[in-house]
Order: sequence, then C-alpha cells, then structure tokens
Amino acid sequence: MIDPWTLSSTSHDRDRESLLRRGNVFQIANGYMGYRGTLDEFGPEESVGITLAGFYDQAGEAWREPVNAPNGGYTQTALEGVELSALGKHVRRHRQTVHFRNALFERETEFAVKGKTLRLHAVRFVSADQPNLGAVRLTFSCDKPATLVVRTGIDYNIWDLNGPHLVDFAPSQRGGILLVQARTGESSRKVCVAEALRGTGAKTGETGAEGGKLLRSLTLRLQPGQPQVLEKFFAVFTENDPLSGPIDLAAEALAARAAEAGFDDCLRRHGEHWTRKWSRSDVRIAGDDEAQHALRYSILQLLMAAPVRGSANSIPARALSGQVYKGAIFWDTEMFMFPFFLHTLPETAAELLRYRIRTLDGARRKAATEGPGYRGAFYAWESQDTGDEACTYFNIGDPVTGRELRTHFRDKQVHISGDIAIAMWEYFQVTGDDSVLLAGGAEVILECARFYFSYAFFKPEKARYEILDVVGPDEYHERVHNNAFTNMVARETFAIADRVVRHLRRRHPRKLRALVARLRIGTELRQFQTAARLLYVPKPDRRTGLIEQFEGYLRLRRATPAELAAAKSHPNEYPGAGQGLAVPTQVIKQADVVMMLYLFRQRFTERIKRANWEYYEPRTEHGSSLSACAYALVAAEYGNLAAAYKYFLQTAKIDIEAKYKVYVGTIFTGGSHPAANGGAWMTAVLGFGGVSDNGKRLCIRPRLAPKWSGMEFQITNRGGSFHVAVTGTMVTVTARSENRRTHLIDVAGKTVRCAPGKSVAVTYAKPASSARAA
Ligand code: IFM
Repeated sequence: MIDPWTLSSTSHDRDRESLLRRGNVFQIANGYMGYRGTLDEFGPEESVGITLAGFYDQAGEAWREPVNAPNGGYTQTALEGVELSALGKHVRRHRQTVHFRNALFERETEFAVKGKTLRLHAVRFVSADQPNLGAVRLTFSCDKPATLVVRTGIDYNIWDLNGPHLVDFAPSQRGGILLVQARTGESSRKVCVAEALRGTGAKTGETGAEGGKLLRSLTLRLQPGQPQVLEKFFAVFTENDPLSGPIDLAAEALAARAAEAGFDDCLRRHGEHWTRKWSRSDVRIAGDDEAQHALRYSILQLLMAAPVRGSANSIPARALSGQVYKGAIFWDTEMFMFPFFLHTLPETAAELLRYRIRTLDGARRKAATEGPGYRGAFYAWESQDTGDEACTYFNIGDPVTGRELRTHFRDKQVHISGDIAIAMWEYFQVTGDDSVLLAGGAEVILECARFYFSYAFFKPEKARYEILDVVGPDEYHERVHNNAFTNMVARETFAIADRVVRHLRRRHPRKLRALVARLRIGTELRQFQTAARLLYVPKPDRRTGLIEQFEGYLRLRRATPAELAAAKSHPNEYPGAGQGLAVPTQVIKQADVVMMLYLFRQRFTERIKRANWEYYEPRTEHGSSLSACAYALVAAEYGNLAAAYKYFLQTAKIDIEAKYKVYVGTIFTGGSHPAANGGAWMTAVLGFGGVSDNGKRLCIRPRLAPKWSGMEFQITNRGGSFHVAVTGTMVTVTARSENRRTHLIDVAGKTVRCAPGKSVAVTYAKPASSARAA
C-alpha cells in the first residue's frame, strides 16, 4: 500500500550518482531557496546545496549560475568519540522521507557504536511563512548511557557546478547567534546566513571557525528513554532581498525570532500555508494508488518551486534542486508549468509573468544584438536575472572528442517569445484580470510581435510571410525552415497583439495611446494584422492528415530512436548539432508537431491529432522530459486513453523514479523536472479531467484514464473557484461559497449555472477509447 502523502527511501548508498539522485528526490523548497535532500552531516562532497532563487553569479569564464548559500543546517555528531555519518560503517538502519503535506524532510538513522545504539531523528523545512527561514529539529536517543558530542552551525564549504561564487567569508558570533557573511565574486553582492539554537540543557563548549565551518560544540549526556532535542534555525538573506537595512541584521533578527518562537510554532505557521496551497491544488484519483502518489509528488514539486510573492521570479528548468542548466528559465515555465498555476493559484501564474515583464529589456537587448535587424523582444532561450541570454553558442561538448559543439538553441530557437505572449494572453482570458497586461504584459506582447515581424520574410511570389532558419522544439534538427510549431506560435503572437490592442482600445484607450507612443509602434500594428493573415503555417496533408514538422522533414531518412541509440559511439553522445546522428533522419528529440496540436487543440480535429501522433510517436526519442506529457495530452484528445495513461505515468514518475539521463553530451543535467511535473498535472486535469477554456467559460468534458474510477480536483476560472468530482458517469461541480457570482460552465456539453456554495451534477457518457497503447 503506497502512502499517497510521503516518499521514503532506506538507501544510504554512497556512490556519487545515488547521492546526487537522492539529493534531488528529497529536496525541499519554498520558492526562495531549495535545500537538497542531503543529510545533516553531509558537506559539498555529498552535493549539499541551498540554492537561492534568482540570485546568480559568474566565476571567471564559467557558466553563470544560481548561488548556493552556506549551509546553516549543518550538524555533525560523535558517539563515544566516533564520528557518525549515514555513509559510514556504523549505520544499522536508515530512512529518509519527504512529507508532501507540508514539504517536510525527515531522516531517521540508527548507529551502533561500542555496543550502544544511537537513534538520530531529524526533521527540517524551509518556511513557506518566512521564505528566508529554515529550521531543523534533531532528536537524539540512546539505549545506554552515552556521551554524544554535537558540533553544529554553518558549513560554508560550498558545492558548486561552476563556482566558486562566494568570496571573503566572514564568520562571526553575536550573542548565541552564528553568522557567516560573504559576497559574490562577480558583482560583490552580499549574502548572510545566521544560525540560532534552542533546546537541551547541554552546555555549549567552544565555538569557532575551522576548515570552512563555523561550529559550536555541545556535549550531551544521553540516558536511555530520555531523548534530547536540539532546534536549529537558519536565516538566509542576500542583497536581492527588498530590505531597508543591512542583511546581517535581518538574518540575525529572523534567526533569533524563530528560536524564540520555537520549532513547533514555526512549523505550525509553515503548515498553515501548505494547507491553503493543497486546498487549491490537490487532485484525488480513485482506483490508482501509483498514479495518485506520483501526481501528488509532482504537484508538491511545483508548489515548492513557486516564486515568492512580489519577487517577480520564475521557475528554472531544474527548479531549485541545484545549479543545473544554469538555474535558467526556459519555455518550460510558460508551456508546461504555467497552466497548473493558472488554473489553481493564478496569483502565482501572475508572478511568473511578471518575471517576463521584468526581463523585457534583456529580451530587447538580445534582439538588438543577436541577428541582422531584429527588433522587439527576442526572449532568451536560457534566461536568468536580467533576461539576457545565458545560453552559449557552443553549448554542448562531445563526450568522445571533448570538442565543443555549435548548437543553435540560443540564436535560432525563436519560439520562446511567442510562448510567452501566449501565456500572457491566456492569463487574461482565463482569469478575466487585465492587470498583468496593464502592468507590462501588453508591452511584452507587442514587442514579441515586433520581433517576429522583423524575423519573418515576405515571399512576394507566394504572397505570404515565412519564418526561415529556426530550431523548433525538436532540437535535433537545427536551422530548418517553416517549422510548424514556430510558425503557428508566431502567427498566434500577431493575432494576440491585435486582440490586446482591441482590448486596450475598448477598455483603456488612454493607456493604449501612451503605450503606442512610447513604443513608437503605431504603424506596425497594421503590419501585425497583415502578418496574422499571411504568415504561412504548414497545413495537414489532405489525404493523410500529416503536418510536416518543417520543410523537407518527410524526405529525411526513416529511422527509429533505437537504431540511433545503437549507432552511438558513447552513451552520452549528442545526436543533434552539426553532424549528429539524428540530423539526416526523421528521429526527433521531443514532441514538436504533437506539442503544437496540444497547444492549439481547439483548432484541430481528432483525425489530425491521431494521424500525427501515430506518425511522430515511433520517431520520437523523448530525449527531453517535456515530451511524454505532450504525447499523453494529445492521445487523450483523440481518445487513445491507454497511450495517454502510459505517457502520463512516465511524466508523473520521472522525479520519483529518478531514472532520467543525467548527461547531455558532456553537460550534467541531473535535477528535478518541474516541466514534467506540470505536464503530469496537465494530463490529469486538462487531459483526463477534460478541462479547457473556450474563451467564454470553463468547460469540463472528462475522459477518465481506464484505471481510474473517479477523480476530484480544484479549478479556478474567471475569479471563481470550483471543486470538480468526476465518476465514470457523473460530473459534479461545486462552486466555493467565496465566489462572488454565479458562473456559467460547460459540463459534458451542457451549459449549467453554478451559484456560490452550490453544486451541479451532470451525467455524461464515457467517450469510447481507441484502446491501442503505444
Ligand atoms: O527547454 C528544454 C528543451 O525543450 C529541451 N532541452 C532541455 C530544456 C530544458 O528543460
């Protein structure tokens, strides 16, 4: 029986790979920082990382990446003079657990030393109530009288992928509080960690800094049946925090306040936030424990990574599990994570959009410098704090020759701007709230349209615009022409620009005038309308329904991902770029046309969805964690529920199973996969739950996964919140009593009125499933 609210492991394998994976799987985070799932006594060799959101540094010529803070959660213990580690030989039993309800990490380890058994139990969390705060409670018990020396404090030996990022460490002590201050090497921004202790009557021995650790020493006399408890509180502040005073004072004060309040009180407040989060976003599945567990874990990952309110930060491709992929924000956020927040916690969706508004100037700089005559906003493929491009031209190394490969992710993967414009508009459409558009979102959209207009070519002989020389979502085929996904996204951006202008003209004419004047975009608005009409998008073949991924794709050699894998000279060989193995073949890295069919699902028939899914699926390597959910979603759309379920499970279990590849070429890519986590939610709720928005109202048309006897979820739409319960025959929608008005909702094809606090039940016929699993 799987506990649907926890994930545990008894592994204490010490090999690097296992340590890295456990660090990812058991991480906890609160949007401000992510604390990897490592143990109290671990250091940089075991990949401890407290990764700070939105706080970056570049060391020399190495990649810029987020900064890892000194570890204020560090504790080392010695029983009868023998130092203890879960990786050492004295371990009798070990278990570590992450609790989904409140993002709590727990470890229990039993050590046997000199005939005595010590049980170390520790729980920790990074506070959802006070994002700068982390807390740990350690409980020690022994079956015989024993002496335990505990050395606890701050470890400022830091694990970095491309560091070191912090310099000039200054350890100090103020009263009982330990402090480590440092600054980043690149821009001299300060970081401070303060740590305070509470509990036990033990006398504190010496405190001092040695070997990169600022520790105090305590000697505990343990008696059987009398556990001793230590509570640790650490506060992390950087110069990114919106403070009026010095960060060391803020850190010191927060650690002291937390110690004064105590662990239980801090945990209670943290827990209240988590109860609220789950009440808005939990999904219950009846009849499938495995899916339930994996989906909850996926939702937990998204909730933990959600940016702190007011930060205008976003979620990196590996969330806060470490520095992988430069802590950069990709299209993953808008296309795969954003829908979860949009439909459950729209205030967080708005925060993600504010990040793109905040970094608009970086996108403008990229357009101005990246290509000939580009204008507007060319959003970075890998975006960090300023929005400038973090992706390098030679972004992947060949594992055999060690040579750097020229990739075109940076300069040709232009769909990112349109992905952002689509999310901006969708927020307005689904929430009815135009405040984000007014606070910069409209400007982002117009600048994205301007960029595409500068990128597109008009072909007079064909009387159409085309988009040439791009990389679509399938990164194995570079510099292709008229990629269906990219062209569709660009055309949509032009259409959205037009809709935004019309909305502003109707509702906020003065603001529109000011914006148009400031951007000097008046004459271009017409051009966007024309481009929305005349931009070419590859169409489905009349006979087969097939959409060619890009010009010439269908003439490439037919091959399967397995054939390609067998031809590799090294397991980590990158099959794209230049002469890559996939380049002359039809093997694609990830969903491309199929992703387009999902994104624009209302515009394609089931026949087209099926035809393309069946063509591209055997050719897709799923070499990106973004791929499986697109296949799951489109399979659900055209009624192949068995295949949808298979891909759903792959997506939902990716981080629990942690069997993903950790190298692309020579780049280490291990970490968590929030896009897949978002994809799991999308498949469950938008796919099997059948939730969509038709531009006027919420629609629910379920097609449950074959194994599921029912599901329940929460949905927010146009200012209203709803609980939806689906069984095999019935959909019951309950409007929350806080809703301000009665909403019209389409349920299984029927339009019903849903008044605050009231339920409406509609029976539906199960759609027939075309049973073939891929
Ligand atoms: O954004 C993705 C991309 O589509 C495939 N490579 C990995 C990136 C980060 O997840």
